[in-house]
Formats: sequence, structure tokens, C-alpha cells
Amino acid sequence: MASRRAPIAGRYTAEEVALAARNRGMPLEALRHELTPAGLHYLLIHFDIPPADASSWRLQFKGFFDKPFSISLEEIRRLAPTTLRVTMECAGNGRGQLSPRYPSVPWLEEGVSTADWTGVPLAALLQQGSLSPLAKEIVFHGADRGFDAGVEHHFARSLAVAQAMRDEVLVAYAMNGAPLPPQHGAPLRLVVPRWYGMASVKWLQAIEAIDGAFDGFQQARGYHFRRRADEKGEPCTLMRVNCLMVPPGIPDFYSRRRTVEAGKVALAGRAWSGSAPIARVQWALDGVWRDAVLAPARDLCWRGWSAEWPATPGTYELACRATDAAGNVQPLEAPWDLSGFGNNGVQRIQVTVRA
Ligand SMILES: Nc1nc2c(c(=O)[nH]1)N[C@H]1C(S)=C(S)[C@@H](COP(=O)(O)O)O[C@H]1N2
Ligand SMILES: [Mo]
Repeated sequence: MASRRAPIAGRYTAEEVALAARNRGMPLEALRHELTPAGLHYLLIHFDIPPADASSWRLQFKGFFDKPFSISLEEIRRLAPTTLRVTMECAGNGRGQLSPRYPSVPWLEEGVSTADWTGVPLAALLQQGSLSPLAKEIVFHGADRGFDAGVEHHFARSLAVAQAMRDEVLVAYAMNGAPLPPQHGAPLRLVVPRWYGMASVKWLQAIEAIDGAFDGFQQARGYHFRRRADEKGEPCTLMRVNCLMVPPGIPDFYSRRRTVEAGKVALAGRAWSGSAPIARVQWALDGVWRDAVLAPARDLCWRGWSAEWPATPGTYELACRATDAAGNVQPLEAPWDLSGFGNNGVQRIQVTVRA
């Protein structure tokens, strides 16, 4: 079995820069929108965007179904639609802040966005094929193909049947009211709310019911929390509690350091958790924490927060931290993970206040 890439400390490599340019993040100022404009939604594309002809695309249902079938995009569009506003975050978000770090997309904190996804509940399609009682997992096969760690494969992920049957899991054909753009999975993708983004398979071409555990690369090898290279680890599933702040004031082009004017500075941001609703957001000035004001609670979508900072001239560090209703709270420092998964350490922003 091909081995993992060796960890890196220090400057980013040419490969990481190339991956970062292909897989761009959401500019943090877009946190001002609850619904991320489609062109600002972050992107994670492992291989190439596959060629896809919407008029001839068929989604196959195969394996442990009593009535295997295939369905065209047009037929799916004739079924009763559902639209959900969903916050999606890459499991690797924050990886680029760790040291040493795993050679992959070096997200700092921008691998998260929110979209309105329109499609049909997966459960309705599974019922149409009469899912066999022997089925244990549902595998979602993407059309994109390539190599990782020497293993050639289509991007594919699975869910346990009970997870796949949840009402909120969609087979989506539209994003923010328009047909899916190529980079977000046109013509069809899965959307699995509350889970890290890898579960939401793009360019969805086949749905396979199996009677065991899926052993595909992205399921069995990728997307596991590991402390050591020789352990199997725990699968990445629900998004950990996290929050971000709209960077205040104006940036320096190169360093991104912020400058704000003295006086009342409005701070704002958004918080999310896959496990439970957001219960609290705090913000800190040089490590002194206080409560932020929460906007109304949301379900599958991030929750807004705001605070007012009476800023006096000087240099400061701002931070923000969320807690969910299950009692999960963001750690002050990034949690260690060999692949840089699940980094929900608090965001810190350096600010200069001028008179
Ligand atoms: N077929 C396919 N689906 C995929 C991926 C991929 O590379 N291929 N990347 C996954 C990962 S890791 C993430 S974080 C989300 C990103 O979705 P977005 O690019 O629409 O934001 O798509 C997921 N679905
Ligand atoms: Mo991801």
C-alpha cells in the first residue's frame, strides 16, 4: 500500500500553492452574507472537473435494490423540489495553520460557505428503487477520477442507510436558484447537511447499495482523524463547532493585517456546528473574553453574531469562539491531527487602531 506524504514544516511548497489556486477559499469579507454568492463559495476538487452533459446525464441506482433503475436530470427536476440553506465546511479547513502540516490544500480558515441547494430528498429516490433490507451502506460515486497515494479511483463516499434516509440529505441540481455550476458538481450532487464537505459527492453518477462497509479510498483511507500514521483513526463525520469574524477595517495588501479607526467598531461573524445548535459566541480582545449578541437561531446554516468594540489607539489581537448546545466549545489552540482535519481552533486577527 502506498504510504502517506511526509509532513512539511516551514514555507508552502509549489504543489500546495497550485492546489490552493485550484481550490480557492471564500474571501472572509463574504461572511457578511448569510447566503454566500455562488461565485464566492469555497471549492474543493480532488482531481479534474469531469466533462458532463446535462441532457444525457443519468443517475444509476444499482446493487441491493429490488428495482434497480436509472433516472435523467429532467426526470429528477419533475419531482417535488426541496431547497435547504446549508453551511458546508471542508474537513481540512485550518490545515495550513498547523506545523508540521499535511501536504494537501493548505486552507487557513476560508474553506467554509453557505448555499441554497435545491433538489429532491435522497430517501424518495432510494424508495423508488425499493432498497433491499440487506443494504447496509449507500455508496455515492462521482464521475471524477485520478490517483491519490498511488491508488487510482473515482471520488466516492458512503453513508450508513439510516444516515442516507434522513430527510435533509438531498440529490441537488441547483445552487442559489441556478443550475449547479461545473465546479460545484454539475449536473447533480449529493448534499449532506451537518457533515464535513467530503460527504457531499459532486458529479454524482451512480448510487450503489451494498451489504457491507465501503472500502473505497476516500472512505476507508482518506478523511480519518489520526494522531499517528500507523493507526486507522476515527472517520470524519459531523462538522465541529466553529466560528469566524468578518475581518474589521481595511487590510494591508500583502500581510492582511487590519487597520481600524478609533471609536465604536462593529464586529460581526458567523458560527456553526454539525452536532447541535449554536448556543453562545464570545469574542476576545487580547485574550479577555466577552459575550457576543446572537442573531436568531438557524438549523442547517450558520448563525450570525455581532459585538461592539469601543476601540482605542494601539495594536491588539481579536478572537472569537463558539459553543454549541451539546456543550462543545472551540479549543484555544488548533487540535493536533496528522492530516490537519477538524481544526476548529479559535480565529485570531491582528489589528492596529489609529486615532
Ligand atoms: N466527486 C467529488 N465530490 C466531492 C469532492 C471531489 O473532489 N469530487 N470534494 C469533496 C470535498 S472534500 C468537499 S469539502 C466538498 C466541496 O464542495 P464545493 O467545492 O461545492 O464547495 O465537495 C466534496 N465532494
Ligand atoms: Mo473537503
